[in-house]
Amino acid sequence: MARKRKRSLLEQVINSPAEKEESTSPKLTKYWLQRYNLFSRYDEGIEMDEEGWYSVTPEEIAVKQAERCRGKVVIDCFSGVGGNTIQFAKVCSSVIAIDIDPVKVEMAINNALVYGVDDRVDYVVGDFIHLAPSLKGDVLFLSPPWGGPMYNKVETYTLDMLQPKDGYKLFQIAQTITPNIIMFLPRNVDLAQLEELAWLSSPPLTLEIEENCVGGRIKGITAYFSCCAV
Ligand code: MGP
Ligand code: SAH
Repeated sequence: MARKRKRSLLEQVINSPAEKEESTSPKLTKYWLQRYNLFSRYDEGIEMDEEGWYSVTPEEIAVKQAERCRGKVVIDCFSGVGGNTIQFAKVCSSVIAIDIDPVKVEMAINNALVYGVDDRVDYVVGDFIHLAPSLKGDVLFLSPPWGGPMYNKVETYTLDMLQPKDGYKLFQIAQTITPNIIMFLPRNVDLAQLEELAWLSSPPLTLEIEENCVGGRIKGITAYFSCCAV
């Protein structure tokens, strides 16, 4: 009897979506092991794809970033599977979430449902670069692709390595919408280049740099430009 019960529990584990993800993609295991840091409600039906696993902002960091935007209209320009969007939806007056990949947007909608905030977000499948001239908001949040999980193989990550356009271009486009810009960037990013972005703006912007850690390990850098800086 005891043996039978043990076996069925094992089957349950093997057949769970999380375990399937781990077994199909060994290179994602390190992210799967951190799944509750990424989404505390992971077990309630969160959906991820490969890029989602290695790109999603850990929940603790997303909560902090969202808190800085409380009550504002936020545009999440590269929303992915929704790690940031969910937290913005909890505290912001409204959220526009844009991603070029329709599969990511489907997952983001599902994940917002898990957190009970799906009705507080306007989702757009599209290219942020093309949509920019039609966007209006108080704060622009940029967490673009960093070029994959190998981003940290260089000592210093320079802004020209960002995608789908280099960081200078992305910042320039963002500034046509609002001076209140938040960027989530690699932990090895060139801080002098960020300062340059702030000082070379007309008028110069204030800049606050935040190191974002989870469990004592640095995961990324958040740059708050303009009136988002305290
Ligand atoms: P990581 O360095 O790949 O993981 O990403 P980790 O666990 O710190 O690995 P370690 O072995 O170096 O300790 C750290 C965090 O950066 C991820 O949790 C994501 O939030 C973020 N991140 C990573 N990438 C590759 C991207 C990206 O391309 N875009 C965005 N917006 N965030 C990313
Ligand atoms: N902050 C997100 C992760 C973003 S990862 C989270 O917490 O879940 C970067 C995302 O940018 C990817 O989902 C990718 O599909 C999207 N992307 C890439 N190019 C884009 C573009 N031109 N316009 C909008 N989204 C884009």
